[in-house]
Amino acid sequence: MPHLPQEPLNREPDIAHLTSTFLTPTKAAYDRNHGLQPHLDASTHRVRVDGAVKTTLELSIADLQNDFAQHEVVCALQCAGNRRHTMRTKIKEVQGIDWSDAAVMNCKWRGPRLSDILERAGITLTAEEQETAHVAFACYAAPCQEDTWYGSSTPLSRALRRDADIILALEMNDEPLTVGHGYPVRVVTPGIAGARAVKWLDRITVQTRESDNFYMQHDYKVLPEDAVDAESAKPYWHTVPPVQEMPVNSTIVSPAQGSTVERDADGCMTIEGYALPSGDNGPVVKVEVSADGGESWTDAELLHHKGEGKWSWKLWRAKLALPAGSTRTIYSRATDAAGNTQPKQSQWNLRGVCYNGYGEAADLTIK
Ligand SMILES: Nc1nc2c(c(=O)[nH]1)N[C@H]1C(S)=C(S)[C@@H](COP(=O)(O)O)O[C@H]1N2
Ligand SMILES: [Mo]
Repeated sequence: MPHLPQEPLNREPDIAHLTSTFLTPTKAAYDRNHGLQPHLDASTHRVRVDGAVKTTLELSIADLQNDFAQHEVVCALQCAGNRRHTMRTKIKEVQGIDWSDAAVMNCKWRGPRLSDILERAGITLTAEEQETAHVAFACYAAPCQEDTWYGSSTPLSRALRRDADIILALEMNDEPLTVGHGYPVRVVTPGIAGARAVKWLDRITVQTRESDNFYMQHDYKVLPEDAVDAESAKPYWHTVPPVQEMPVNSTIVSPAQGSTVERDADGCMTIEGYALPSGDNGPVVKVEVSADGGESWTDAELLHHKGEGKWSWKLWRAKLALPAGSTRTIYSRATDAAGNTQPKQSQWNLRGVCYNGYGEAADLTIK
């Protein structure tokens, strides 16, 4: 008998391994679970579509596969807590799993579009109501640490947009989903925080308000800086919106922080990393690196890969000519198609989410 985990599985791959391929192999993808993973039977599983709809639907996996056009999307899917370690070490301690820079995956997903399913069900809300309505996603199959179920929601206006590419994924990297990543069906929300990408999906509800699940209302929010503990955070949970779109970002994978780098014969060193666009403002159009604290910047080469698109990450490589020395720091900075660019540091917040300050490799010895 395999050992069954008693604790939720939360795991981040080695970053150099993660960025060695454009498409993240399923085995190399990070795992984030707020509870134990349910093992569901695909032959009996149903996704119920209800709420403010003309027709309530009970869709089997076969229905999702056969009754709707299948759509493929390659996108970055990241935990909103990705790079939390940088926030807590560079600015101030935060609460949450100590994610480094690898709580992100760039995979190929396939399944029906959410917009097609909502169209089949038919929305009953008025145009005005639709402006502020949400589509809630839920998994009631397994309890979580902070709630009896897992749920999230995303604005209906976005869910109805075909070009938002939100899908109910049945496949990840050309294979049925694995149990860990949501078998038999999960939501994939390109450009939106991973927390909204509900795994083991069993219910979709069109409603006039946000999901009231704990992870939507009391977690994954960028609280203001004066929320410094549970008590001072209390008044803000009701006023600060849940994280949806993720900010533009980049990180340096190589050289690793604190490492010793041998320059090439021409006196240059190579710097590599990944970059992510903000929300639906992809792709990343520029990555720059700086070895003088951000005074001057050198363009990195953006690498091209089959399957890339506005939602995917960009792997990049730069060459810098540098004198030998120690305690050197290199920064990276990405800009996306809408011109959003990374700040030197981003706002500290209690839960350590959405950190997108410059990518940084500090304490380098250059030989
Ligand atoms: N049902 C369910 N869905 C979930 C979660 C969860 O705990 N339960 N975690 C969410 C969070 S916070 C993230 S970041 C992503 C992680 O997806 P992964 O485990 O496939 O990496 O799934 C999301 N969907
Ligand atoms: Mo997450």
